[in-house]
Amino acid sequence: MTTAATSVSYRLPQVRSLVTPLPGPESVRLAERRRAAVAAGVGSSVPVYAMDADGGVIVDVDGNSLIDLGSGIAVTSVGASDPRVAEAVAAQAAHFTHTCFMVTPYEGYVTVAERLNALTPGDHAKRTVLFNSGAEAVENAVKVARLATGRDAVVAFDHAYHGRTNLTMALTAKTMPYKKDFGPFAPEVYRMPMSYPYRDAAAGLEADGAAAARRAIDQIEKQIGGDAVAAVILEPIQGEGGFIVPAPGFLPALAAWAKDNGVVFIADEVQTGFARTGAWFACEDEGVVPDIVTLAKGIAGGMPLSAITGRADLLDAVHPGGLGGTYGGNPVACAAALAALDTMTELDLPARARAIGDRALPRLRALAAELDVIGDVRGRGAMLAIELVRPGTVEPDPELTKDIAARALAAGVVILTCGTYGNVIRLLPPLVIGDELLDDALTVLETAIREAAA
Ligand code: PLZ
Repeated sequence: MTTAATSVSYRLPQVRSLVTPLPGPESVRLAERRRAAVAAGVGSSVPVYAMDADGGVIVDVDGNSLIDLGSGIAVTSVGASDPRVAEAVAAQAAHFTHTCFMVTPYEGYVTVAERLNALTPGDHAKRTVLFNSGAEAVENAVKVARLATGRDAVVAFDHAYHGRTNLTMALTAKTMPYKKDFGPFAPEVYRMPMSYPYRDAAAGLEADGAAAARRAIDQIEKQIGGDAVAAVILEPIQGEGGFIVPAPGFLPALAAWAKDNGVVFIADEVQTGFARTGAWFACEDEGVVPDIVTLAKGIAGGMPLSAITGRADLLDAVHPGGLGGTYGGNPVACAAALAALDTMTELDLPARARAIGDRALPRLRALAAELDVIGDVRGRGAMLAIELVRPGTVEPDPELTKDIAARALAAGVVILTCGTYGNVIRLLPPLVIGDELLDDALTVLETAIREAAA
């Protein structure tokens, strides 16, 4: 079978191979230096230090080759050292690393904007602004929505994650570790119930998308009033909150309500965007056309770049000089983005993401049928999740979840967890991972779950 990934030539052997227990001695030494130098508030999911990474593997400083099912949190979709990206970065850096687009502009920024305007959902006139991080994109989407509407209120949802800056902490739902003791938070942020089919059904609520949207819209209208809302911001599939896929109909109903009420509908596609869910953007699955999309992570093959792309009338409403930042749309990051977009297109990574889902989901579902600790299996494309519960209940089991991730790591597979209740295993492999490596990682995961559950 020819898959997109078979046409990838890898620099590093695509194998899982452990030469030391994890963490190995070099990682332990680095961890000691880190403790004395890096603030304790910065966490790391795994205690091994990276030396090299390519395709579906991360090689650590002790020479262990680990399978990467995290992509650095959905970033390295084209791999962590895509040759096209590496070459574009080097070539741009050899000319200029920075001039500041607000001082001496350059073509790469404009080309990225053109590409994003063409690629994002909807064929209306669009404009793009580039920034550095997902949080910065979200901040700026809200700035634009408030200015363009002359309104203050912003609606976010239960389980939402939008970042760690002050406004985006306010938009983010979960207190620990993101918000606790970091307040006071930005005002005029209102939180509404999300569509969470697994837990809605368990709570005896109508779980379909229309009913869930009605619950949210009723609350918006009672608590704020449609005419006071500047923006509704929503992840089409929630990321950090637990890979929650809203019931079909939820997104379109909210987008339609926003349109009827002059509210800017912001799709936060920072985690779902750029082929991850099997379409270029997750909103496309239900034909939803957001007014503004926030983009980051997968956009630039690992280089820090983010964007807002949206309706020209909204973005052009802002006075000249109202949007920007020293590094926004850095030329090296723009060169990386153009190269990453070429790789995504040439390898047809949306199709590859669907193939990954088709390969993994049946195995995860079969395991769920066998084990009563698996409450739910969900996701789309290469954004997949397993929600773990105490047997026979819907009570979250974060300890089991941690245990599974630790067992998988010990066997050489990097697996991330997420979720409001910390009880979700999430799979975010690089989209260029080969089938054999993916199969091996899934076998490791299955074993880890079986052993942890026993
Ligand atoms: N919006 C939907 O997923 C980042 C955060 C990890 P930044 N998610 C990973 C952590 O613990 O900090 C994210 C996201 C969505 C916004 C963001 C924020 O993107 O690039 O991390 O600022």
